[in-house]
Amino acid sequence: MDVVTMGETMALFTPDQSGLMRYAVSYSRKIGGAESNMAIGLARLGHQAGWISRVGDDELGKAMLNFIRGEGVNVDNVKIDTEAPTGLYFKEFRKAGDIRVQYYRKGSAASQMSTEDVDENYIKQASYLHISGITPALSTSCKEMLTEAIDTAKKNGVTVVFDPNLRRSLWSEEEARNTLLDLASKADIVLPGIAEGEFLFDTKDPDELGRLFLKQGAKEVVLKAGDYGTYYYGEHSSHFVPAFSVDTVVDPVGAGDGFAAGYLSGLVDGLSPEKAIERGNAVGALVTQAEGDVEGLPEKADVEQLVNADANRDD
Ligand code: KDG
Repeated sequence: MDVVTMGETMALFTPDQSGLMRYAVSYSRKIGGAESNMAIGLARLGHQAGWISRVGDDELGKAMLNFIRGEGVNVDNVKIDTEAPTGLYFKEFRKAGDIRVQYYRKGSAASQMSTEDVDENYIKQASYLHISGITPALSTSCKEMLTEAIDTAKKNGVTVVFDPNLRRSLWSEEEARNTLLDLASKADIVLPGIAEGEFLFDTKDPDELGRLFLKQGAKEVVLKAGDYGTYYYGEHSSHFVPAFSVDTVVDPVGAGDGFAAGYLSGLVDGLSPEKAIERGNAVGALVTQAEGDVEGLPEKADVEQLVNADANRDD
């Protein structure tokens, strides 16, 4: 296994009409969850990814499990919870570029995850453990699970990769800040966006953020600046890798997970941090071109096509 990840996936309802959700009458049912989006991204790029989670013993849970398994992600460590339902989330397209989300996930099956879901034998076969800051916001038992998973990874020489994925609606600012800072200090690689860095350290300056995350304990900081590009700060070097320009953004949700998949794919393939970031930038850009959190995740040939087209572009 190249990468193991853990977290909640929800049934995603996307309205067939734009405008306020109260007027939406028909929806397309898809799926979305930061960690499984990333795992599906890795599988599309030809890697072996495993996803640890819980789904409800209901039709939506079974549909999600079938979908993720069908994408080639290992779901051996996904439990079916007979007492709690699969979580839901709705998108609302208010106007071009203004997408809002509404969760119905309190008490969901995935929020019941606990240290019982940490299987040392499963985690230790991976090179990387990917976690996100959404999971500790779901419940105390989920937060405990992440701590145990990190300890298990470290004990077994598995590199811990942390994407803060700040979701303000899930918890208080204070709890979010303390918990995300704690997780960032324990991770080997952190993947924050500039806004998340600002939330944690009260500065938008990339170099300052890079320095602060490194000082806190990370060995590598990959700082995402959206359609501008991505900064890299290691213990001995730093770089900036510009973003790819794409046509109109159709749906930006999931672009960060696509970036993580592309970046980890590069690391698994032994690329330099700069080249891995270039792959991450390409995957993130392609995700924004399709509606849905996972529908735009590319295969390797699509990534290569974008990278080569950009290299041959006349500016
Ligand atoms: O990064 C995309 C995720 O935000 C989306 O898939 C849903 O996991 C999700 C969440 O908690 O917001």
